[in-house]
Amino acid sequence: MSRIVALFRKGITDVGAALGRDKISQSPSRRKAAPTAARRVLFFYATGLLLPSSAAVPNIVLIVADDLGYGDLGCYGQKHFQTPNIDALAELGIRFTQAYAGGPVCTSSRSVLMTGLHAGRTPARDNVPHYETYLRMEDITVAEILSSRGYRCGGLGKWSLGDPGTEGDAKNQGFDMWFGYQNQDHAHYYYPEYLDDSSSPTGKLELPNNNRTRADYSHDLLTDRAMDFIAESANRPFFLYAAFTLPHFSHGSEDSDRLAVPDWEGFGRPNWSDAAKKYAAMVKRLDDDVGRIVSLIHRMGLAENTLIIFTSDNGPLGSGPSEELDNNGPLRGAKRSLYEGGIRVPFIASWLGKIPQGKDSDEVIAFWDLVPTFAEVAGANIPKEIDGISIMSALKGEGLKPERDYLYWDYGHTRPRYDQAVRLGDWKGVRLGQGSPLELYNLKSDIGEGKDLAKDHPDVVKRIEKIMDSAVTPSERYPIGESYRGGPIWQKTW
Ligand SMILES: [Ca+2]
Ligand SMILES: [Ca+2]
Repeated sequence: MSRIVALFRKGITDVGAALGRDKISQSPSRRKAAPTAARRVLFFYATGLLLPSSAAVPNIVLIVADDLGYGDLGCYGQKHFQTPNIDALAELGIRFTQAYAGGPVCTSSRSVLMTGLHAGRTPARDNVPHYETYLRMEDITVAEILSSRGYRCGGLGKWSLGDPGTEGDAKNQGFDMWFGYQNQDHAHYYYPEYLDDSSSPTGKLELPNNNRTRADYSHDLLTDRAMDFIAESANRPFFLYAAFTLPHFSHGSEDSDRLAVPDWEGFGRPNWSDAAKKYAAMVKRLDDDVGRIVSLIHRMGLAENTLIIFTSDNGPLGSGPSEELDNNGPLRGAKRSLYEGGIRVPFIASWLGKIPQGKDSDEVIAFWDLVPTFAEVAGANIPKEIDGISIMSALKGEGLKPERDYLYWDYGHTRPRYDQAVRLGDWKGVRLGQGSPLELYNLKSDIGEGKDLAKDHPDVVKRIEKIMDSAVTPSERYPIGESYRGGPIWQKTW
């Protein structure tokens, strides 16, 4: 048994510190005790009163950070701060260097993730218009597929695909439970007045103390609920979609530099800006909590029956602390951009005994591959009308089978400029605005997309332009060329 597995099994709350790797970060203060259900179930495991289910159907835990950049993790080259728990997860599994989000912002990326359809075909294609960013009943989500196989499906954090009571409500889209923020704009508040809680008769967990003081930091509540959900699901296959909101910026009314986090003073190095300290404190908090969740899975004896994936929904903000801390690593661009910095994301998978340990993969994978992959894991039929392919062979450290034709992204359907990008082998085409000339980069030799080779390869340019023209299914909800001028439909009431 590796040292890391031993530490996770012991329930060490900070694997990085135990390994002597966490030298510059202060540990943020927080409640040390596991939440109620997790504590109770761990007691039963410790006393031998409960044994892990030997059912062959594997569990799936998908942890998605919000706006965490390709350069934000130690195992992806981050030098300013450390992420020892997530790095330890990578050592227990496989680290992908060419994994892509569904889009450069929350809603499109999450819609792609849920439906297996790329951005040119997925139902919710942008963060605006706010009222059209909802899934409809007929849209098929990965949670619905897993539910049909008897999975208990729990979601928490930022949903973005439908407010409570709408067709897109997570409860109407295959989830047995959602805790957190169903509305995209609500998720910008880290000390909210309430969180959506489908297990409450009112649909809400009220947080009245946040009116007066910073009492309840939402991320901590989300983690506690994640722990409880896993503990309560021990005897039934489960799918946990932990869509954490860190390290996305918070609303300006909570914190002037939009990085509300409970502890940050004395964090990082003295010459850092306050914003950089706060950002690193957010990532530290996220890293600690990934460690707590992974540790719980190991302590319950579920690590050999649970596929754990950690990734991010799009690139980093790209300004402020993002520049100071080099959040996108060697990549060009950031969130909202279709250059690699907006869409290439960290992606780590671990499954003890099923996935090789400590391996890197340069297989090209994307968010729309997760529907068919999870369907395969659960023994469900893979839907035919989707764009993704199962990445099970890549998760096992082999090549992707079958090979895919191309990858497609776009952004700005209802904004002043509509951008498109296609990856074809090592080629990447980017078009910034309809009618603009295509830029062409060779990602193998030019990961930073610095040298436009379009003039030297007109044949490749033509092929990519053809894909850009044919990959999109027009949507009345997202008329290209018309700018949305409305505001958010969710409003703060306190
Ligand atoms: Ca995001
Ligand atoms: Ca549905």
